[in-house]
This record gives sequence, structure tokens and C-alpha cells, in this order.
Amino acid sequence: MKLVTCGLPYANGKLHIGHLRTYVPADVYVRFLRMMNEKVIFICGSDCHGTPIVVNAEKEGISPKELVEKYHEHFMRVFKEMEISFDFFGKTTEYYHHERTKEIVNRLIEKGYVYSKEVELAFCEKCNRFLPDRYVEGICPYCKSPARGDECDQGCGRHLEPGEILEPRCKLCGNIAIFKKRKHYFFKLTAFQDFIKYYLSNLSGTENAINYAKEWVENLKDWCITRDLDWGVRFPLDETLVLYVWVDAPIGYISFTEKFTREWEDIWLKGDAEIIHFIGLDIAYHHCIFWPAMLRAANYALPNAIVASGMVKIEGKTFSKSRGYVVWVEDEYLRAGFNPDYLRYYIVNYTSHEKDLNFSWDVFREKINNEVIATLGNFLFRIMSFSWKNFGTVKMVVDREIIERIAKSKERIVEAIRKWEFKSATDAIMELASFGNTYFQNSKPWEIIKSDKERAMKIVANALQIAKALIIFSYPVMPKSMEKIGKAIEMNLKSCSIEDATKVEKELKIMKLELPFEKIEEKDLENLKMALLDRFAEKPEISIEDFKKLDIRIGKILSVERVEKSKKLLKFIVDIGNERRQIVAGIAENHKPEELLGKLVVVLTNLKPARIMGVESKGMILAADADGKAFLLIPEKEVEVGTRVK
Ligand code: B3M
Ligand code: ZN
Repeated sequence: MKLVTCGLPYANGKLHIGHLRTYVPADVYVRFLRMMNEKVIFICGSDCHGTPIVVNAEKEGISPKELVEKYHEHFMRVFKEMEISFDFFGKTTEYYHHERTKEIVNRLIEKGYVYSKEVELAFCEKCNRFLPDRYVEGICPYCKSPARGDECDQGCGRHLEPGEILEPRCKLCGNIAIFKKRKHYFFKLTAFQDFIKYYLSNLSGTENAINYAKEWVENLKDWCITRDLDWGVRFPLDETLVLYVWVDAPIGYISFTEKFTREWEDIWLKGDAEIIHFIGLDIAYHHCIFWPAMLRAANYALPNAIVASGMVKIEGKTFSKSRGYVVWVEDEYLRAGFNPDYLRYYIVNYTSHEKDLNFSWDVFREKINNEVIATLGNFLFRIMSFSWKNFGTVKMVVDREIIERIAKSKERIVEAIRKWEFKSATDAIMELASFGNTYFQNSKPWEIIKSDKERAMKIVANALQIAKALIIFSYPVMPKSMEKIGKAIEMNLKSCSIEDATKVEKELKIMKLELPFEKIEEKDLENLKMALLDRFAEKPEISIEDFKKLDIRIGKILSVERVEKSKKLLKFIVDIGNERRQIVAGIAENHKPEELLGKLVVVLTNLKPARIMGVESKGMILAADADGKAFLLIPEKEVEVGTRVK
């Protein structure tokens, strides 16, 4: 039995491609294992505690509970649409999770691995509070990059202990923090140094994570496991404290398994299953160091493999939500109407699992059009349509060489999947599809059929066997599409094993196939590319001529009203000197219409007219965009309406 888990996403924001970088390959892995007749349990859930949640709840002006519920729902919805087939998707706010966490922490305490100590912690005098983790920002003491209280997120990736960060500032008010004494609780991580070294030398998975961990293990510190927060799992020895989120989050792997199946004890206590954690490389420290030490101390089973995906780039830039280098899965991919299978394929095939994956809309279009559609889709469509039109039912007499060719692909795929080499596995699929195309093209059944129907049927049988194999091999990567295609030859993929690829049926009945693939056109991407460019912190250099193309003028607001059914939009009539314009702007959230009457504003007048929620808008009122809130630009002194801005 295998237990496969994915790092638990913080329920504090929407899913982006960075998340899928881990979840899609994990899902592909699980689906392949199932086709290899292995028993697999696939577990994940929302990480609901810690400062990542509290800080964002504060930003959104809702309670932590409301925040995590909102994003938990979002995760479930998007995972389903993306065909990520978790058996169970839990939530760390649940009672059962708190209970399991306390049980484990109590074990650590009973065994003498927890002690208390006075420490100097960052404290904000203005906000009058301790500043745990993300409440404080400063400089990493190891690599001197800007860092958060508990992690060097922009530099060396190390975990930072409370009090370690240099030049701490309060994230809420920006004030310089002072250090103040406070009693906290520590886990004796240093007592596990030899164990972790030994553990890492036997750990399987991807080299990237394990190699990092081997460096880190030389410099362990005891681990502060409590925090001054109101949100989280209460610390059993002092109810005024909660456990550090990195204590309870990985315990989710256990509590969710426990909630899902009675076999959880076999897995987590007896060690009867192989435990495989899929994570992003940025959380290798926690999974390779804290987690095994904690499990060992509490006498639980240890993970057998840590599989860490490389990071994501967006159009060549290092992924960053705050700087706009991000693609949102629901709003920008699914709602744009793209087939989820395309993104799944892109993620597993773009590069090897450990390397950085660059997401670029143009590369996406090319890859999908050339590989998924022109190579794989084309072959499947040609052979299946040809068989349907000419035979309906095909007697399956298949040449030995064809079976051997398929068997070779199968072996390569299985071997690659077992080593988490998803690119290599999917390359093997595309190579088999190319082989199929060449075979079909060179054997010319459409000519042979005119004189020798029997021989044409033999060619078709060979090609159909390849098609069947391709559908099986591609199913874990593109489940929805393959299910549709498979139906045309009466395949039930849900109960298919990878071995069926080389099994030859007596005959195959072929129905009319409508290929569930649609080519991606340049125009499908226009808006998405624009939206990205618009958010990017760094914009491409432009010439003065480019700038001169903009006709920007001072306008005066003559009337304002709300746009019906919209929370954000206001409709303006603006005098721009020589004419009056109707302009729609998304600033209703922080402006009352009546406050804006008569104001002078800066207007881009030669913007192509557009309809926004059915209302015509001719021009754009310029505003500063601060965290989604708009603040109008207003000329310094009263100037005449229509004055040019340059
Ligand atoms: N929530 C960090 C992250 O979302 C954290 C993972 C927990 S895994 C136990 O990257
Ligand atoms: Zn650092």
C-alpha cells in the first residue's frame, strides 16, 4: 500500500499555477500507480492555521474562520475541475485534527523532548503585541536577503527561529520592533541530529530536497513550537499559546488519513505502507528535518520518500504573487475556457520535476497545438475516423513488432513514473504517437483498401492497438479527454490497467469520434497576456514615441452614478474640453459618487472604446492602484479642463 500526500495549501488565497506544480504531478503519479494495480491513498487538505491565515484575514477584513472556509471551498472546487483526484481533502480546523495534534504533542512532552525557555522576541510597541512569524519582516541572518519572521522566503529558504531575524519591523504598522522576553516552548531537535543524518541517507525521493536537507542538518537549533496567537491548536501545557503552524500542519497528513480510513494505524503506527510526500522545494526544510524528527520522537512511521517539485516562473520571471508574476487557476485558466488537461500536460511535460517550470502563454499554445493536438490528437482522430468510416468493427490481428513497440513504451513509462520522471514518461507517450502517425502515413491504408480490404484492416488493427495504448498511457495525464476518446472504442478507462495496452482483443468496435481538443488560437490568449503584462512590476521599456501616442487630458467630473448590479463600477460623464465622455471606472468600493462630483481628474482619452458590464466606456480615468484600491490622480493646481498631460 502507498500513501501519497501533497503539501497542504494555506487556505489564505486562491490557487495558482505554483500550487499545481506539485498537485498535478502527484495526481498523475497516483493515477499511474492505480493503473499499475497498486493500492494507493491520496490525501491532502487545507492548512488553516498560523500567521499566513491571520495576516490575510486582517487584510481582507474578515475572521480567520471565514477566510479559511472561503478558500477551502475554492480549493475543493478547483481541484475537482482540474481532476486532482484526492481521496480525502481535509481541513486543519477540524476537531479530529486538533485532537490528533494534541495527542502527538503530548507524546513529545511525556518523552521529555519539550522544554520551556525565556526568549527575546520581536515586539511592536506601537501595536502592543508580540510579532510572530509573518507579523515581522527584516533581514535573514544567514544570507542577508529580506525575510519573514520564520522563513527566508526570498533568499536561502531557511527556516528562521523566533528572535533570529535581523532589523525586525512590524508588518502591520512598519515600526521598528524591539525585543522583549517571553517564555516559550521548544522541541529538542538537536537531539535528533544523528537520526536525521541517518534518515536522510536512506530517504528516497528527489535529490533537490534531500541535498538541501543534508546541508542544513549540520546546523540544527532546538525548535520553538509555540506562538503568541489566538488562532491555532492550543498548546496543552499553556493554553495562552498556540502551536506553531508547522507543528500541526504536517500532522494533517495523519489526521486526514485517520478521518478517511480505518487503515490509518497500519500506515502511520505500524509502518505498513510506503509514505510519499509531494511538496514544493520551498518547504523541504520542514519535511526533511522537523517532520521526521517529530514522527520519530512520537513513535510514528516515517515517510519513505520526499518528492520536491522545482519552482515556477511566469513568462520567465520568478513567481511572485505580490509582484504580479502569477497565473490564477480559476479566474485566468478555467474561466477562460481552457481544457484542464492542457495545463496538466504542460506541467508534467514542460521540464523535469525537479527543475524550474516556466509558464508562458505562447509556449503553452505551441506545446498544446503541436504535441497534444497535432501529434497525439491527430493520430487518434485519423485512425479512429478511418476505422469508423471503413469498417465499424475491426478484427484485431496485431503484428508482433507493434506489440513490442508498445511494450517498450510501457516499460519506459513505468520506469520513469517510479522515479518521478514525469517528463520522460510523457515524452515516451508523444514518441509513440509520432510512431503511430508515421506508421499510418507510410502504410497508406486509404490506398490499399481500394484493392485489398483484408490487408487494409490489418494495418488499421495495428494502428488501433497503438491508439488504444496511447489512450491508456495518456489517461493519468489527461483523464477527461481520454475518457471521451476511449468511449469511441468502448474502453472503460476507470477499470483499465496499464497492462491492457499490450493485450489484444478479438475485435474492436469503433464509434464516431469527436475529438475533445480545440486548437488554441493567438486571440484566445490576448486578454490573458495583457492582464499579465498589466500586473507585472517591471514593464518593457518604451520609446518617447510610444508614450506620445497617449492622449491624456485633464477632465472634470460632471456626473457620477453606480453601475447597476456592480459593486465596483461607477459611470461618469466627464468634460474633457472639446467633448463630454461617458467613462466607466472600477472605483466604487472606496469612493462615494457624490464626493467625486466636480473633481478634476486625469483621463486617457484615446483608449479604444469598450463595453464594461454592458455600459459603454470611452476613455480611462487614471488612478493609483494600491492593493486593489483605487485612488484618483488629481492635478496639483486647478487647471483648465482639456489641458494636456505629458
Ligand atoms: N501550508 C506551506 C505552503 O503552502 C504550507 C505547507 C504545509 S504542508 C504540511 O507552501
Ligand atoms: Zn537567507
